[in-house]
Amino acid sequence: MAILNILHYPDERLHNVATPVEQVDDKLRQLIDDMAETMYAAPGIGLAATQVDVHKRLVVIDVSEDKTGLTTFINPRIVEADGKTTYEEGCLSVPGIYEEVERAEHVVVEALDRDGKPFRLEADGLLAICIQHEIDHLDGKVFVEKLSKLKLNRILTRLKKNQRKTL
Ligand code: GNR
Ligand code: NI
Repeated sequence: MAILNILHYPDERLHNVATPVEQVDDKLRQLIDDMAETMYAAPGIGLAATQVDVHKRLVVIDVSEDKTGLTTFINPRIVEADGKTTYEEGCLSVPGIYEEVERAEHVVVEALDRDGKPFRLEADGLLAICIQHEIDHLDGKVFVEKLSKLKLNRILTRLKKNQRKTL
């Protein structure tokens, strides 16, 4: 197992659109294990492969409080979305920034699991929000880009200041 490096916004590589996984094999399962370890260590409730500079359609999520809810989504697709909800989101690729984002309240997602077996999951609450946040990463989108230009510019300024402090 290994902890992977997480890209930080505004790294251009976060804008890559991930391509579908074609083979669910041991090499992919190694990456899944490393992504889960990286997510737990951060700590975070989700991680998209894009964030570790692997541009494949792969996500891990665990919204439980005791690490019992690890779910792997390979080639995830939202097949139904209803309702609206807002939540103060954060992102491991945008450290220290938390902003209200509007998303669908309820989603149905189809994906493959770590054995390559298709499954369908109905989600609401934090899980539904996290699934949408992660699929956005696979499409090259970061949550702060959903905000107004003014808010995004303020965030970019703040990120630059924080970076100066931690370098
Ligand atoms: O750890 C995370 N917390 C979180 C909180 C609210 C909405 C979305 C998230 S996902 C985030 C981890 C991350 O950046 N995943 O891409
Ligand atoms: Ni994120």
